[in-house]
Amino acid sequence: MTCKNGAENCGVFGNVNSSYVKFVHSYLNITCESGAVNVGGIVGWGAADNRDCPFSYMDDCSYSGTLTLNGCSSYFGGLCGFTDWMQFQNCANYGNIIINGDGGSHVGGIVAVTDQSTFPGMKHCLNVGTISGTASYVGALVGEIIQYNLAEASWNFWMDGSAPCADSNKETATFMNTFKVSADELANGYVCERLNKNLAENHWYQVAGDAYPRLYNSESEMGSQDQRGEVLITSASQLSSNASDSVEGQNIENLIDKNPESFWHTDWHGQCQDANHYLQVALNSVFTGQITMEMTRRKSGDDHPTGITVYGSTDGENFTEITQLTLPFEGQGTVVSALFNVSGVKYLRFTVTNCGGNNYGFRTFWHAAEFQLYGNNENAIEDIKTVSPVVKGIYNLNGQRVNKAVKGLYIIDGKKVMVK
Ligand SMILES: [Ca+2]
Repeated sequence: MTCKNGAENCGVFGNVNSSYVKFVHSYLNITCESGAVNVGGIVGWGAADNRDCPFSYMDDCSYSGTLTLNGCSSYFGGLCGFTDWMQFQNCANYGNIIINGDGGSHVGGIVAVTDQSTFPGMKHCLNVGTISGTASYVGALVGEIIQYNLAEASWNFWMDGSAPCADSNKETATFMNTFKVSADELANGYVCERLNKNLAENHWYQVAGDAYPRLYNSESEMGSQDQRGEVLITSASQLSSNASDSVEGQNIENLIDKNPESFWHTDWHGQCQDANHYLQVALNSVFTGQITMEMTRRKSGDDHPTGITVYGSTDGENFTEITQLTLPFEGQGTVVSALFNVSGVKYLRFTVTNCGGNNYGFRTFWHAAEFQLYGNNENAIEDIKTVSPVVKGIYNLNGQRVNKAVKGLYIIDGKKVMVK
């Protein structure tokens, strides 16, 4: 979705008033251009002015898309842009918010701003998505809380590094009952257990290997991350490199084992002559469409890729540049690249051109704990569109519908049938 100048109150729901928004999981990628106002991954503008229903509620909702702001000014949130009298409970932002240019006034992982009427509160919410770039009021949970007299707040968590703070009003930080947690605490179940604390039933779920809790109470309801697109790396045999380290690069399958502890490292023993260490992916089929790259960083201080040039090839021999990706480095965690378009490509090469870390700059070698690509293959969608719908009923060979097949050849429910 693209919101241009003049677009106001945009999301899955643009404008919500005295309403319940429940069980909505948005994977929308949203790009906002200058002049767009009040944009959220789920709700653009949430309020309540009906006396019989003095609050709006958002419960058990999540956002997993990418929200990109290009020179925007006001009110952008992972779940909700602007709100007045809306309460948030069991909500999660997993999506990344990228602020380009002059960053706008208010940006929040859950909600950008709670306006001058009373904010009725936030309970059991989580932000792990990264907000990168600058704006006047940036918060992992709320950009700015303006009034909060009635607010109820408990057990709200945000990942260290996902944003500069939980909410930009320092005086509300304690009141908001927010907790900054590490990637370790997210991965080891500590946060999941507390998100479920004092709830009548569990709303949050996590299995070993998950980097963070998810908003479902059983595995069958959990769905999959595949909704971000088709998982394009399904086997380690698709992965190769010019620079696997002789010691720590032997197990390239570590990149897709869903274990944040296991990693793959490019050559740091001086054996690779090529200064451009790449990871190559052989796609399962020729691909045309949009792709995003997701990388989970290893628990280590340095050599985390922040600049990657992507090359594509049809034959695995001749590569041409497709795009250059920039990834934030703000500690550990999972980072997602911007979407990029590829056309008729079978092989992709990810050449790391820059790294971030605590002590060193770019040293040619790099490492990652997990690496995955998600894609929306336009050809696959085309295939589905061209399948003819089955016409129910009984038709003769002239295409006329009949009540009953007597004798001869008929088309019954789309299949040719000989009736004897
Ligand atoms: Ca791994």
